[in-house]
Amino acid sequence: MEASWGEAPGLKGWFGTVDHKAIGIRYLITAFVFLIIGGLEALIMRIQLAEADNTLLTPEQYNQLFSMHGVTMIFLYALPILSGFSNYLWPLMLGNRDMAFPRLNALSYWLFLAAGLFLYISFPLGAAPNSGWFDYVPQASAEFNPGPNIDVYCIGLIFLGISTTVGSANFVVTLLRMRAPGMSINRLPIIVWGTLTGSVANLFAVPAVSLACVMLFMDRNLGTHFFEVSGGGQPLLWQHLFWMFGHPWVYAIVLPAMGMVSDGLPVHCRRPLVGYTFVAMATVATMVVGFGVWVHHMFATGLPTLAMSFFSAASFVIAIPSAISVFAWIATIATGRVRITTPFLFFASVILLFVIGGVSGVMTASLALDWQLTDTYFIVAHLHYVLIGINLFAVVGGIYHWFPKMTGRMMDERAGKWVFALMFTGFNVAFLPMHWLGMLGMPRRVYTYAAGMGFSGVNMVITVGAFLFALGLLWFFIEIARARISGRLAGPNPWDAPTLEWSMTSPPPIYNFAIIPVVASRHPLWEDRLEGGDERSVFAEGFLLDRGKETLAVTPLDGEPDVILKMPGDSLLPVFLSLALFVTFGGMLLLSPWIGGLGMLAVLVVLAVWFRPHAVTAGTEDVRVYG
Ligand code: HEM
Ligand SMILES: [Cu+2]
Repeated sequence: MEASWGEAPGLKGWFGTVDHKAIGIRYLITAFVFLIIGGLEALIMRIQLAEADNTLLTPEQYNQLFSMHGVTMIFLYALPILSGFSNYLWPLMLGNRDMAFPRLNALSYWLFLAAGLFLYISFPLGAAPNSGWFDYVPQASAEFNPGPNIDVYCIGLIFLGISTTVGSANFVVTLLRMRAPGMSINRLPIIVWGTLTGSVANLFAVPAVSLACVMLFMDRNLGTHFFEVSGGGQPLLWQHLFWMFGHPWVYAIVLPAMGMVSDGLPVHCRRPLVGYTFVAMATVATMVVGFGVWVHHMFATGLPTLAMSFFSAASFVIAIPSAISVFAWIATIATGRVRITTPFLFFASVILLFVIGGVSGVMTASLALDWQLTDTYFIVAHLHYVLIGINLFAVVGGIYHWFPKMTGRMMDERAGKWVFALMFTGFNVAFLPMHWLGMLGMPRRVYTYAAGMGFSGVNMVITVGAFLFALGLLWFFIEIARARISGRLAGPNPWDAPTLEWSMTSPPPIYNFAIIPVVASRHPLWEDRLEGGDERSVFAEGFLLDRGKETLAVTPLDGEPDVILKMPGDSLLPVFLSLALFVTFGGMLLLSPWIGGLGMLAVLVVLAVWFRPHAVTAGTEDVRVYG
């Protein structure tokens, strides 16, 4: 097993690995690096805004900072970090040896890295995107924004969209086929529901923004008029296309994080999640309704009021499925035997922050209130409560929870509580007062404000809070490093958790499961102590599959054993394809047919090698069952 699943030695193994665990950890590290970069950008902005009439930054520098901060956090941190968790955890939780398409998995990582670098190379040159993360025209059109900044944005998002698309397709197929026998859909961990829902949504949503970016690039460079009034175009079309993508995307970056809470929190309450079926269904329902609310980002654009009221209503309705999760979590805590661990504190704080962010969201679903609050700091407060509250706090809790599995070592619990206290206090000191600033009328995306407008003292408090929060995060990263080197050994299941990933050593062997388990319930490791059902999951006997790099595929709905898959080994093709695309898109940015053509040629060559006909292995082979 070790021989067929282990990585090739040296550079080829490092660049070529297709192991979902290695890829997952790379996703996590890279996304955290982007979080740090985006965080530093935020702190610079907060220094500028701490007092009135500050001159640290020019308006143009401020524009680039908040745009890159938003782009970084939304696109390069918030989704990739969750892809990291899901990549790492899915096969372990589902009871299989890898994702459905391991090379595609590596490709989605390398494309993400390449697109992130692409977006960032422009930053030191002073040509970073500067029209906000949603890049509205006409501000983003060539007429008002002639530099390369917006072209970087357009191409960068198209580039990243390829990564998201292949990653999402991989998750969907993995869920349908790569499970242990018996892992029927009513036994899936909620994080799997979250990532599955997000992935399906992304497959529908990402094309809208990629298309919009192609159209804007053409408007800017090839003389088309999709968004230009003078040529018969429609600036609002950008907003529609962007938010048809953008709103589902914000759910894609919170639903898997909510799934982490739904799976992690009950472990520390020592009981199963209350209302599993409702929570799973609510996850899906949120996304379905989430495709029908995009116009709530456009209430102030003068669309017909009757049309807008439908979107307003849908935005109110979406509070219902979100509230289901909240009630399920509260009930789980109330009826459980709680252990106050660091992951518990982070997961439980998600509930409170989610309620605050959710309520401010429902408030702006009302047309009348939104007209007052849109483009003020109220919105900045709202979006950070949702994004930091549901995504970042769940992620930090998730690291505390799953770090022992990933590394075999525990993070320090005592320091963890201080990290939590610092982050929680800092966060609320920084972002709660923004609600008041917004109601006082301070607009978002302004690089300064005059003394005497009544904004001064509050802004100083906010900046202090932001630094406290950043300090907490810094401490968290130090704790990771410390635990990695000298943390207490964890053993297979330090939290006494019920799901499959805790059934093996920490860190898991490269092939995950020596024998593919047969799953009989939703909580395979708690079967002896939960009432009802005398079925038992089986770990010691089952499919062995040790003739080369093999694993099992099951039928989509019931999880019955179906076929044996031969899995691909390490491959450098994903890295090469990402490089070739980098050159292609670089050529596009420089409007150079030569560089672009060269890149295209390289893409074709790599694809030809990737899809070259393989020797077909012998048709049937007898399945060996162990036990
Ligand atoms: C240390 C923590 C953070 C601080 C101090 C911070 C601060 C800020 C500031 C000052 C702005 C610009 C406000 C304006 O001028 O309109 C901003 C915007 C924004 N932030 Fe953060 N932020 C932090 C973390 C995050 C995280 C973790 C996310 C997402 C996961 C995020 C997402 C955004 C978005 C989407 C915008 C809007 C950008 C735009 O207007 O285009 N932030 N933040
Ligand atoms: Cu929305």
